[in-house]
Amino acid sequence: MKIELAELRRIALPLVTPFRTSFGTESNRDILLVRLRGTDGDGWGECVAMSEPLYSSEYVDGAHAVVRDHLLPRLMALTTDLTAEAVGPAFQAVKGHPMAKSVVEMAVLDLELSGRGESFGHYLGAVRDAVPAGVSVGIMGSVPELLGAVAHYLAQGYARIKLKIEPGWDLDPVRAVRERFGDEVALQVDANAAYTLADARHLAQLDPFGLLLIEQPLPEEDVAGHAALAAQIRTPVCLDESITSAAAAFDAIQRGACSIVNVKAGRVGGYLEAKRVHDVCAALGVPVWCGGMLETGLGRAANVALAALPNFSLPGDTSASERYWRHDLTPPFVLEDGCLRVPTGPGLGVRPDPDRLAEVTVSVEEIAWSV
Ligand code: SMG
Ligand code: MG
Repeated sequence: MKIELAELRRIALPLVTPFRTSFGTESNRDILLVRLRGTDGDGWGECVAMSEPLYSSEYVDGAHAVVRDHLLPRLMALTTDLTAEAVGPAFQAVKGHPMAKSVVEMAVLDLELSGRGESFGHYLGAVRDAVPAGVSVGIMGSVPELLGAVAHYLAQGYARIKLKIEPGWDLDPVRAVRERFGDEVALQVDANAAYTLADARHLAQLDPFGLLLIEQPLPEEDVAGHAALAAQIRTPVCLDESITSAAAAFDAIQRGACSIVNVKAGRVGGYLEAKRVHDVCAALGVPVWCGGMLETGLGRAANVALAALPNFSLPGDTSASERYWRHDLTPPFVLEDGCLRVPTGPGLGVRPDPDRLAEVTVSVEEIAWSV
């Protein structure tokens, strides 16, 4: 596999509706795409870093600089064959920056797999051809507004609802959704680290609502706090931000900090590490599900392939394209009986539409591949 050029492309995509979480509101995604132009094809990667370092310490301008100045040069310096397997070790000396590492690995993997006609799903070990889709519902201005949004998603056939919560927007919205839509709805909540252990008794008031899980109630670093909280509430604790690697997953599970894990490739440095998180959790009997970072069809294709692995036993934040975008970059992912189909074509199995890509492109930086 010979690479001629790396392209760092920034695109601007407006969300169909602003998405509010406990840490902020996303209305327009500023996304870094990495395209590796090889002698006989392209590899695409999508970076999940947001504009500001609010979900985690990474942000898109920072990731862009890290990819350009610290990661691509390490790949160019490799004397062995450039494969996705070689990417992690090549980046090992660079501390942190998993989202920057992940986008590069994704592009290499897409290029490698496209070259031999293998799909992401086949490579990762997918055992399903479609995956159940959940939807993450942001914090809203009022409970009636929230109920309208949930009604809309349930009518579309989503397999589970996740409500974003924060202090002041937790018990009432959950109670209202249960009262209106019943106990059968698969329902979970995500706090994005908005609480402290002092809120344990308050969070225990969610117990009667039969939630699937509460995601990341406490700060990223507070594994001990999550273990203490898990002992005080009946709702299963799921970790997102805290799970930065397969080793972190092992540690958190052994310490009793979580009984379910959210897997995001960008958060753990790539799809290969994401698979290792899946494997560690499977070995410990802990179910996982696939998180989302408001991806375009490129990132979604990879996520849906990952979500088809055997231990992904809960619906993911892998919603249909129209939940995010009026026009996706790729042919849209659509809900079919509450599921998204796993792409089967070579590599990601999807390509950006050239016209759409041109429309949304803000800047392109080309880096010649010097070996
Ligand atoms: O892609 O549907 C999606 C978003 C899912 O809630 C979601 N993601 O903490 O899990 C999470 C958040 C992080 C991104 S919020 C901008
Ligand atoms: Mg989360």
